[in-house]
Amino acid sequence: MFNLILFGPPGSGKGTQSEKLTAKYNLKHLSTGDLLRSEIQNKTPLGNEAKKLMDKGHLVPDEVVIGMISTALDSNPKCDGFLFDGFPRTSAQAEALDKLLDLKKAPIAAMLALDVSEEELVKRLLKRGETSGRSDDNNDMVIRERIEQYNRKTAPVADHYKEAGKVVMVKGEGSVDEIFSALCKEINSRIKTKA
Ligand code: B4P
Repeated sequence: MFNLILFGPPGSGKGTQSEKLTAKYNLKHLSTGDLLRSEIQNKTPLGNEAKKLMDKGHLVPDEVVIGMISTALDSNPKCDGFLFDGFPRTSAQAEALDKLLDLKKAPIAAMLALDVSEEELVKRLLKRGETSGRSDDNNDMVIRERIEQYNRKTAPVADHYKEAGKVVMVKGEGSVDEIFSALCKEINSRIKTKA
């Protein structure tokens, strides 16, 4: 099993690149943002609570997203590996993920971290907000709050993986295909090392 984390601030291209990476490497895509939006769309109690936080640009409580990821791991026992997108976003989530993957004897192979300037992030998210219908994308203040939450709570998660030499920084500005090629190069070198 080959497990990867795609890391980066809101709007850095995680969702965009995940689609291409999961198709190429036959990985199961686990996006906590997508899982939460599906709960919101289905108007579940969890979704209704999550929406209040997401609309303000805040993170959803750790126990909620950890529970969702745990269920998703158990539901896919036979896949070749997982691509985690938007998870872990806090140190508590990273520790919980380690424990869940320890049980499967399938640790994280690498954390691929997309590096994008704040100016570009805001531009991309406001542009997506024009068409996506996502209420967290069409308000400059909410976007700035999401970036602030990322800097304060999520960016330090990289240190958790840095100690194990698993963090790889990739330039997240340029065309989608250029960034995809850079990510594939890093993944291929790790698959070779493993083989
Ligand atoms: P997410 O769904 O993870 O979404 P995101 O951070 O906004 O960015 P995403 O990765 O999807 O966007 P992308 O960069 O691909 O989170 C949403 C919310 O859910 C969070 O704020 C939080 O409230 C909650 N949540 C999720 N996970 C959680 C967790 N683990 N714990 C607690 N709360 C959690 O794309 C952005 C735009 O850029 C797109 O329009 C795309 O087309 C464009 N783009 C991509 N690549 C580009 C490029 N190279 N050039 C130009 N534009 C590009």
